[in-house]
Amino acid sequence: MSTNRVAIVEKALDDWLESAAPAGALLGPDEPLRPGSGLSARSALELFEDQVTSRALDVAARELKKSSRSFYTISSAGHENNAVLGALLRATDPCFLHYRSGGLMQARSRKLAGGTPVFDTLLSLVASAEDPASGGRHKVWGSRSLWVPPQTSTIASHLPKAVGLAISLARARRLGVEIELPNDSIVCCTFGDASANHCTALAGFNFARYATRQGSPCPVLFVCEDNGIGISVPTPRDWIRESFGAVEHLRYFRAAGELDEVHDAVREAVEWCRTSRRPAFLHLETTRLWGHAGSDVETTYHNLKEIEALEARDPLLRNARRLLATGATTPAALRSLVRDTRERVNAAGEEAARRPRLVTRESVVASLARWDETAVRAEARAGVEPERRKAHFGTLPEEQASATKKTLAAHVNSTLHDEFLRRPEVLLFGEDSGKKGGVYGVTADLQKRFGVARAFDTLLDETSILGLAQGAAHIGLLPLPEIQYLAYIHNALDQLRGEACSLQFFSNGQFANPMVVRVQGLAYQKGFGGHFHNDNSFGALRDIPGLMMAVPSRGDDAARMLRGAVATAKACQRVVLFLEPIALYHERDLHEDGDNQWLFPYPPPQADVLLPGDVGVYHEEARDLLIVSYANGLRLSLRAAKVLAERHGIRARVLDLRWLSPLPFEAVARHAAECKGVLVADECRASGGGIAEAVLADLAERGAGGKLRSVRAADTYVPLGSATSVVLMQDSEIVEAARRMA
Ligand SMILES: Cc1ncc(C[n+]2csc(CCOP(=O)(O)OP(=O)(O)O)c2C)c(N)n1
Ligand SMILES: [Mg+2]
Repeated sequence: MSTNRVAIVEKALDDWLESAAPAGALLGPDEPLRPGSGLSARSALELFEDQVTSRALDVAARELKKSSRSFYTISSAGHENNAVLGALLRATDPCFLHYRSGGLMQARSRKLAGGTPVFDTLLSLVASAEDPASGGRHKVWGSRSLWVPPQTSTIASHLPKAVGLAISLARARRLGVEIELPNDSIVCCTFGDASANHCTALAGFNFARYATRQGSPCPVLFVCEDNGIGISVPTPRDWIRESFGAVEHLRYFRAAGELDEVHDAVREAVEWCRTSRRPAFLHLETTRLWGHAGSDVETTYHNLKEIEALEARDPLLRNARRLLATGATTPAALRSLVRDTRERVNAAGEEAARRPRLVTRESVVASLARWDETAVRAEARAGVEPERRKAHFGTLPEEQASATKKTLAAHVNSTLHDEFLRRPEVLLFGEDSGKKGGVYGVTADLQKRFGVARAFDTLLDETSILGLAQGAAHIGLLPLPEIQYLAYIHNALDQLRGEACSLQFFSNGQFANPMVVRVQGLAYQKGFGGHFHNDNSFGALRDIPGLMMAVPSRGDDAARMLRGAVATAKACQRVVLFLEPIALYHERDLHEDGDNQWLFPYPPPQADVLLPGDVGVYHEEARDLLIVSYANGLRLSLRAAKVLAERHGIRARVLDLRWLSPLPFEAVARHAAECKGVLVADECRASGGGIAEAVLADLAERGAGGKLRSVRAADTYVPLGSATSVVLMQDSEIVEAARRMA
């Protein structure tokens, strides 16, 4: 069997056009392809040109790959009827696209004059630094001016954020936050038939339906490009229609058949979604040509007859037939259109392959983690008029009689109120975060004081919560999503790792989803046990490129760090994770019951913020030992330092890292240089967080710090009841380790 199916499919179209007879009569450019259809001859021809262009790009990708000049061969071939969506959506309807939506991109590009969609696609295929979508970092469909945020290869991961954006359109308007999209925009996301089974896709559908059921406008158009297969695994016949054909709060449309029929069905779906402001599921029939990608040997799972049957369904062939049969154009005109398009694309491919690539490490990472400390500090000083604070708080939190006796939970709560006051674009949401004010009362009264549009409960799904945050952030809101427990962020980790934190990287900084994800976590909760409420492992978060991570240990720090986190999200458009140690929320004491030494005054909003590198230092005069710690471990280290000084004559300086990503290596090294040894008190599961490893490795490489040791929690899940104390790091262990070092 000939394996060059590309040439065979190309030839089939050429041969057919060569022998095709013209229609008896030609249509005028504005006449519909069939009576009653909304597709004019002119528009049909434009669509066909976009489809041929998309196909020629697929061929060029494979040709350039042969000489190692392009790096991506997943085609849109067979899916080109998605161009109809490109024509019928507006350039201001955000689109989150499947990798086979090439026809859609070509047609959408007509919406803006002066675009160069062919060359742009080729620059992306050859990974040129001039690629306007990703700056040469990945082959993506993306365009800032066309509102197409680039998507990752993780199938279905873009659905929750598409829903999040759709829901946020009306919310932004309600809050008076200005956005660049018109009021009646809709959000489109495309995906494959196999992807429709993914839990992330199902989360997206469910989230849209749930929002609709609750009465929230959710104008999202889900488009399933159904080619009947996922790589080599066939989707059961009719599975998509059976699964989505009759689902409440998700209106089903099917687009199949001739180009004009597809057009009219797509138009109906788009208009229904736009006018009803409700979610629609558009089932677009496609076929897949040439296997999953260039590297896929289709013959391992399809025989020749099956491959030929797929090729016989080539939409280009079918649309060409339709255009000629209806008299929309002539065979000669189509022949030259096909020939000219191929020549144009091939020439552009040769040129693109000569354009520069990314050649330095700095240029690759440039868009990953924007950091401008001056801008962040300036942003943090954005004041709120004292009268507004007075009106809101009555007595200001820093002036209340109990001002010096506030817990970490109270500080976070006051800080949230202050951030809501000074930033109208701030939203807070999560499971139980609204009316109840959170499981631990940290978000109390935000809903009551600022309204349900700004502080609200979500459905019980972390993927949807983070999807909502991303969608809201795409249009200029500043979300503070809450994850109820650290253990449960792992359910939705891809939304942070694969999606939110990668957006600036893959869009060359053109799109961003700034947010502060508040996560309640870590161990040591008294009387409330078990692993899932005391998870002390966050290595999966520290692993995320570009994610900033803060962990406060005391209330006043928490206020200044949370402000720093919000200002960072705002000024640098970053994703910041704010991990709140639950066991310290209501802790009042440091050394003895009733000493109230873990209560601190509320720093007013004009106080300096704490950013990465701003470490906390206790007993700075001490030089026998440096104990490096964070969160619960900081409090335990201070208790240990007291015992060491009083009973063992060892004077320990204690350093609070405060920010765990990036780690403050310089500050640690500075203090380590002044002490005889360094002990890292790391409450995280021994091999789970990497704090002790990272700090000690850095000191070892610098040859700094004298003796280096660590105390860590056991490498295990956290058990229930009194057994927790045998696995979690205790202050007695810190004392013991310090004594051994001395
Ligand atoms: C979450 C995830 N799992 C697995 C893959 C590997 N993968 C890439 S495409 C694909 C099949 C997708 O099929 P379908 O959704 O039908 O899209 P099609 O390629 O047919 O257009 C798989 C399994 C992936 N990209 N993402
Ligand atoms: Mg498929």
